[in-house]
Amino acid sequence: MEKVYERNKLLANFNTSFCPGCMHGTAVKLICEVATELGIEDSIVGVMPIGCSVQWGMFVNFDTFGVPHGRAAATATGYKRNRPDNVLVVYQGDGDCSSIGLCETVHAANRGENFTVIMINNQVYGMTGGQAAPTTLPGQKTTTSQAGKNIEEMGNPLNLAEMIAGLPTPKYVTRQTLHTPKGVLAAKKAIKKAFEIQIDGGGYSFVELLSACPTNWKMTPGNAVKYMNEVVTKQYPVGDLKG
Ligand SMILES: Cc1ncc(C[n+]2csc(CCOP(=O)(O)OP(=O)(O)O)c2C)c(N)n1
Ligand code: SF4
Repeated sequence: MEKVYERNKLLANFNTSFCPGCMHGTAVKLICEVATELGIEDSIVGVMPIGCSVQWGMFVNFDTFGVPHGRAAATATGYKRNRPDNVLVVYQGDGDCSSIGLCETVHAANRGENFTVIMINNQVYGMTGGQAAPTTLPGQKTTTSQAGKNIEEMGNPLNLAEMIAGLPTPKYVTRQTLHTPKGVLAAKKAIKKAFEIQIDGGGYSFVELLSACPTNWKMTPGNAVKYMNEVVTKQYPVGDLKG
């Protein structure tokens, strides 16, 4: 029988521990598939941040290293400058990347460091129980905005990809989504483009991926997809912003 699909060899041969309906697993699979297609299985290295995102390092068969909360871009800078031949993937949640790590994120982008940041935007702090993040939507109920996020008190949602695209140095900035098959294909294309830029020494690339956290949104996976379609993508439009 003709084999039409097989599990990517860079993916660990066991199930992930992400919750049902979580889209972190899809993102990890895409990174592995792109690495195989680009033939960088031996040179890809990942940064494991703090958050549910940290788990990605456990599910891939290539080297990853852990960093303190928010310090991913700073640590990645040191690593990549010393190991320029590695393709470095800085995988971060929106809390890690756009709150505690905002300073590091912006300065690494502004310096044009030659690595790729993949930010999973699920609009909450997933691992710690669903507190509001800078990305939380107006009116969104979280454990720290139980009546719904009041933007006068807590600020507007931070559209980080647009902010980074406004800097002169980044080569490629895009926002894609993981909640539809079409979105997943586009996300894969975006990851591939980002890695190609890095391999060519082209500089900084930022790929924001919209994702769901059904557990903390207190929704079924199906309703989370519907919510992404009807609400999340309105605040966070999908598409290339630069490059
Ligand atoms: C210095 C520091 N502050 C706070 C924490 C607690 N903490 C652990 S994970 C996390 C939030 C992670 O959320 P996010 O980056 O959005 O990732 P997700 O879990 O949604 O993937 C926080 C605040 C910590 N570990 N270290
Ligand atoms: S808590 Fe949310 S982000 Fe974390 S694994 Fe579960 S669904 Fe995913």
